[in-house]
Amino acid sequence: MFSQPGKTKFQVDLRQHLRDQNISGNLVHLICEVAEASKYVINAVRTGDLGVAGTSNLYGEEQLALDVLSDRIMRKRLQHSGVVCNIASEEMEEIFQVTSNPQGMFSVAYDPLDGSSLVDVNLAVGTIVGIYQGQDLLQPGRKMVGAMYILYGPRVSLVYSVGKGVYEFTMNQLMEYTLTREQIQMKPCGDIYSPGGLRKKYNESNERFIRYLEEKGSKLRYSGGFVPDINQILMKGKGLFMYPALDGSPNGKLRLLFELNPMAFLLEQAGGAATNGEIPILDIEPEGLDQRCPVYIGCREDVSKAGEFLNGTC
Ligand code: FDP
Repeated sequence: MFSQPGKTKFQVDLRQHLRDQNISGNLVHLICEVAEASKYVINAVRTGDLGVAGTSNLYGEEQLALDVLSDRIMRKRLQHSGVVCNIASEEMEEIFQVTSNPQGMFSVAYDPLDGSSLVDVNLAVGTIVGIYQGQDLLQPGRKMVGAMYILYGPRVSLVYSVGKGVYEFTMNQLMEYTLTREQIQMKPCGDIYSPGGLRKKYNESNERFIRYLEEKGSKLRYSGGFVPDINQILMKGKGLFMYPALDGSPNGKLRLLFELNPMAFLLEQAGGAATNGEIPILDIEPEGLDQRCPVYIGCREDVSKAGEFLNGTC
């Protein structure tokens, strides 16, 4: 429903749009708090220190000052939102408990600055967020009540779903998010592919799948940032992103809770698919915060074709 008198549909601001979605006031508030936090993150990305922080995250990766700052911005905002009980971040070792009373509250898993190795070369990066009702963060992604990402590119855009389709908002000159696309839909198959990881470490099935994509005329489109790469596929409505198991890294690179679940939720909501090559990403039972898994995400038919190459039926 659209209810902002005197405004066209595409001048609608995020809060009003969310109020019209028939979701709880607490969820509206939470999404708006993330949107507010993103304004400080983009400011940090545009003007902040590009150096290292001198610390490492739970994966042993060196943290940038910007990783640490973005994490603090997000955490503080969520902590003081009044609607969040547990917080997990790719940059924190443990779950941060805000309150032990989960009544009417949400838990949030986020990656504050995904693609931070691209910051020093001034390419697009993003924030990824998954939202769960109550206090349990170690649940299959299908239990999420909402997912979103913010893309810090030449423009800043926010893409979200609360299970009622996928919407894109873009930041205007007043730093407000206004609606730019609604009910985003993926085509059944596409002609863009984004292959993560070192190709010489692919196994034979993944190598054959890549050759199949190339032979069918797919174009390589890979920025090295998960958020812009997924955003391209979602906004064009076509394509496939993969980060497969690699020789020496059987679980690939990307993280189930902080990266894959939110993106899988959004892509499924848009009529696409996301699997680990066997089962939907959203059906995986997480065993730990730091779980990684291989991923094939994008158009339904392309994702299912990947599965056929992996299980040997193709
Ligand atoms: P980064 O290491 O720069 O933070 O998961 C993180 C990520 O970037 C994703 O954004 C990106 O898709 C992937 O890693 C890129 O990895 P490769 O360089 O191995 O392809």
